[in-house]
Amino acid sequence: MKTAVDAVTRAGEMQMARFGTKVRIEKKGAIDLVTEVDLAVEQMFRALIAERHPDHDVLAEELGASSTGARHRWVFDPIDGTTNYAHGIPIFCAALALEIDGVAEIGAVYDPNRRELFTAERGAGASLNGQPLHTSAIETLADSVLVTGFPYSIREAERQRDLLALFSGFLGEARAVRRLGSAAIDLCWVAAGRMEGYWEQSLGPWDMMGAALIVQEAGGRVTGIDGGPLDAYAGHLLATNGHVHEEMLRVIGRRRRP
Ligand code: LIP
Repeated sequence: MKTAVDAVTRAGEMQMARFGTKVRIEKKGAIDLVTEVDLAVEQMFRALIAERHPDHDVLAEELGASSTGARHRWVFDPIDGTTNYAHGIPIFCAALALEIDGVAEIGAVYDPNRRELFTAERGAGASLNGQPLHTSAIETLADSVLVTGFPYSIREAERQRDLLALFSGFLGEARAVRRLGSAAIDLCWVAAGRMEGYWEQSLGPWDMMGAALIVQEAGGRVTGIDGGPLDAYAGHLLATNGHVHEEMLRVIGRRRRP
C-alpha cells in the first residue's frame, strides 16, 4: 500500500506541475489523446516498481505490459481523464490496482485537484484521506444521481445509438445523470456516497480495476454491465451503492443490445 500511495501521489504532483501549461499532445485515434505528461508519469511509475519490486509485472495504459508470469502485477493509468487534462478541465487522477494471482487486492486513486486520496485493501475497507468510506443509503433510482462515460468509438453510428439509448433510459428514471470524463473518479465518487451508480463500456482494466475495489470495500456492489461477475479485462461494469443495482440492471436489460 505504501508503494501504491507513493505512486499515485507522485503522479498527482507531476500532473499538477504541468496542468494548464502547453504540453505536447498526440492522437492515438480521432478523439483518443495522449500527452507528454501521461508518458512521463507512466515512466516514473515503471521506474518506481522496478526499484522497489523488480520481480513484479506492470500493465499500464500507454506503454503496455511486462509479462514474466509474476504473481504480482501492477495495473496503472497515469492520467485517467486525459481529455479533461489536455483541455484544462480539473477532473483527472492517477489510478492503480495491485493484482495478486489475478485478483485485485489493493486499489489507489489520487485526485490532485481536490487532494483526495482514495484507497482500499480487499477485506479491509476503503478510505478517503484516511477516513472510512461508505456508499450512500439512497434506495431508489428516482432519488439517485448517476454517472457514466463514453468510449472513444462513440462516433460509430450503431455504437452511438446503443450508448445514447442507455443514457436516455437512465435520464428518464434517475434524478440526474453526469458525465465527468474520468472513470476512476466516477467510481470513487460512488464509493464516497456522492453518487449512487456508474455504468460504462469499452474501458481499459487500468481505468476501473483499482477504483472498482474501492467501491466494493466501501460497501457498494460492482458487476459486469449485464449483472455477471466483474471482469476488469472485459471493459464493462455497473457499480452502485448496492441499493439501486437491481433497478439499474432492469433499465439496462430493457435498453441494451447484448
Ligand atoms: C477515460 C475514462 C472515461 C471514458 C473515456 C476514457 P482515459 O480514460 O476515464 O471514463 O469515458 O472515454 O476512456 O483515456 O482518460 O484514461
